[in-house]
Amino acid sequence: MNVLLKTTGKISFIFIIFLASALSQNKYHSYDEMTKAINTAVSSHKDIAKVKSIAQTYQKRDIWAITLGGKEADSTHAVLIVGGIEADHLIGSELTLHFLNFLLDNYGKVDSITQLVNSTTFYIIPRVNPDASEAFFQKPLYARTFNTRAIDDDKDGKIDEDGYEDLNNDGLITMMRVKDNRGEWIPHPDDPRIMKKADPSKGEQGLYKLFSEGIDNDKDEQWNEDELGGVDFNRSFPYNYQFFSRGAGPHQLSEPETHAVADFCFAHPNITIVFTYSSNDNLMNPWKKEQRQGPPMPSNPTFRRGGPDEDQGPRLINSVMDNDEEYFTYISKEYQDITKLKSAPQSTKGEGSFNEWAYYHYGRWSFAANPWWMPEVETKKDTTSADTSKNKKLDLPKPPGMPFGGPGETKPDEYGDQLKAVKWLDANKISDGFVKWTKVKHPDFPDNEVEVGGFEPFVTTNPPADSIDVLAAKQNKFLVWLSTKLPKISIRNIKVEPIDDKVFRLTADITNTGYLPTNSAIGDKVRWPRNVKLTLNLSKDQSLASGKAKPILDPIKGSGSQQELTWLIVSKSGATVTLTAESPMTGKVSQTVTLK
Ligand SMILES: [Ca+2]
Ligand SMILES: [Ca+2]
Ligand SMILES: [Ca+2]
Ligand SMILES: [Ca+2]
Repeated sequence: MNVLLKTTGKISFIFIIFLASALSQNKYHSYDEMTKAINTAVSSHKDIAKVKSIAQTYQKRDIWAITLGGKEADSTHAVLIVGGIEADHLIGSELTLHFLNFLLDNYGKVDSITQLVNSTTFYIIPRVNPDASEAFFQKPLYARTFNTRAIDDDKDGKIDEDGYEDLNNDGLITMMRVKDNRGEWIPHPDDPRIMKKADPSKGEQGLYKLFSEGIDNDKDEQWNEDELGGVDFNRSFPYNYQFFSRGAGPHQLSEPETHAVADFCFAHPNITIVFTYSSNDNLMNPWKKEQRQGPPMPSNPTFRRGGPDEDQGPRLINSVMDNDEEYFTYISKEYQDITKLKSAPQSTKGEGSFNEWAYYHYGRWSFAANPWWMPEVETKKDTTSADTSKNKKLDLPKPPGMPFGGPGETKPDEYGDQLKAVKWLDANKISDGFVKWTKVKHPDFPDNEVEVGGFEPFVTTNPPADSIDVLAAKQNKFLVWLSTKLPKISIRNIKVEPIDDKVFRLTADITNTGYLPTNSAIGDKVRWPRNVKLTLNLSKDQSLASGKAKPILDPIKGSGSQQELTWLIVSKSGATVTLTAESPMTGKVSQTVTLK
């Protein structure tokens, strides 16, 4: 059976102290189980939660979106939490469910959570690619990332013609090695379970060809090059989209599921933070400002949207904006303090990824967390948390039968992570995390020795089920902290000065008492997120001698920063005016002022 569905009974004793949900939810949910779990949770908290389907997959599964909030849900500022955008990252999907249950269980019981839910809307989309995630619960097991759209991956005129086969009948799709002195691969000298590319400069001579497990069904001398599907949703969003690349689909947002997620975002302008569970992490590896690329902005300032004072650099924005960088740095530091995670794998730049789109195009604060990676075995201490030395991303070798990349590309000289992974499996006595190389008969290689073996699917990216509660407690704690950092405005220091008996000077500060600015620098630039709009409501017999009645304010930094505004109002003495400040991301505040 799938090793991840079992519990090892070793891991759950240390961290279950903080704010854990009442019941353990240590399991991976299939689509049907997840649907049931969501409906059960929501139907027992109808006052604050509702669920709807935002799209259906090709295989008629629903993409569920849960709204959670107090009486003013949808009109307060919001956090969007997304799981399963990478279909084989089941752990992320599970953690969104944990957070949902955590908020529901504590609402009305823990004051800080009740207040948070009453003042902030949470949108949760637990599993964006259920058709592909379902592979986790099916046989033969393989780490599927594509949805079910029929695509000719190798452009040979045939669609989905060469998928995997379970040659050793163990219910798993792993790797196969074929003894062949023209092959480039050898067993690693440090651990012969791991295959490495022979390095001729070290006198190493290739002994094997290496493929993913299966048969060349269409006899084109490529193995498993055109599996079922499809589109990888974390390659399908418009920012840094790679046309014609494997998994990217026919065009950006070509799939009902991804299109629905983008539509959901634009239909909810109150979304201020987008939080994604993804290997495309930027909380352990915070985004850094980089040199911009591309042609410069036009030299004639009249062609520039923002006029001459907008930044003058090259047009392409390929890294975090200057004024946003410090917030990513600070929040990632807090994430590491709260979760106690260390030594994460390096994160690569996305290519059509959801979380980068959420920042660069949608213009929101976008944070992505990879909650688990295989730790390095150093001592006999706690093995549930991250290791203590710097890892590289754990990549499996690129099987030569998969010419376009596919599960596990790696640089040929980097095998340290795989060596660590087998050590970790050994230390935790997870004997079936790695399939021992065993001989099989293979119709494509009747004269060669062929063996099947390698890491079990999912085992390097998803933790054993009995560590989910522990991981959830850490992530929930951070998510609550993060959700209290949204911008929040108030009107302060209102002053009325009579100039004469008919003219009054009104002065007021619009103050941001939250942590995050009222808009990010990227948000101000892409202009989807709205800045704070101020409205000075006058009656018919009042007029403005100076100042705007409906100014749009530039972003106001947080932690009590303010913007002062002044008006000269022609009015009867003793009459009133009303001042309103609002944006979907900050909420709405009003003050009525008497002029005298
Ligand atoms: Ca083919
Ligand atoms: Ca094909
Ligand atoms: Ca197998
Ligand atoms: Ca083939």
